[in-house]
Amino acid sequence: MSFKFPELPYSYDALEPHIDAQTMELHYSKHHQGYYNKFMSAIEGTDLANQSLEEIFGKISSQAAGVRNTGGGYYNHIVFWNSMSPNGGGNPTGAIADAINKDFGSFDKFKEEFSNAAATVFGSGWAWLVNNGGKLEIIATANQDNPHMDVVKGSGTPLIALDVWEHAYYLKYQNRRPDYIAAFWNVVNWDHANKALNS
Ligand code: MN3
Repeated sequence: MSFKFPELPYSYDALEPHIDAQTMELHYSKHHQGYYNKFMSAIEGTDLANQSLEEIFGKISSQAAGVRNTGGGYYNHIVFWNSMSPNGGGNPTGAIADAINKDFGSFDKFKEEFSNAAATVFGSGWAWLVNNGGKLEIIATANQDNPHMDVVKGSGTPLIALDVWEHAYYLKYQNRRPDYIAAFWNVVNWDHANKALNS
């Protein structure tokens, strides 16, 4: 089976004080690991086991809910860990900065739109910045859905993902999701966004 559970690209406390170590440890070692384990069980012995995630997500409407939820949870968190860095935050630079200015008018405008999309996801879900054929777009998804899935309105290559499930922030921010979203901008990984934009 070709699906690996990747290492976290930094230590649990690397994003302090914006994202706390206890949340990171539980989120990675319990939640993400759990999604991975259940996804492996869900596809074991099926023809999905030899397909790529993009192939699977592209026809997720015809798959069992368990595959959709656990496959999404497995993939989405990988994008999320890479969307943050201890050296992150600040203004975007390079190609992603130019693309944000082109498609949103300014970084401040983008930040406002993305933050609003993340804040208004009802219940559990995600906010995404995607490259849709050369145009940047913001997409919000419910539960563990993502922009690769055929059930999601909008599509594109994810550049940045923000997890707005309560497990991502409740220990430190309790019900204050907007404070967690504001903190995310201090660790957002523009280097990763630039790499994903050029891939
Ligand atoms: Mn999560």
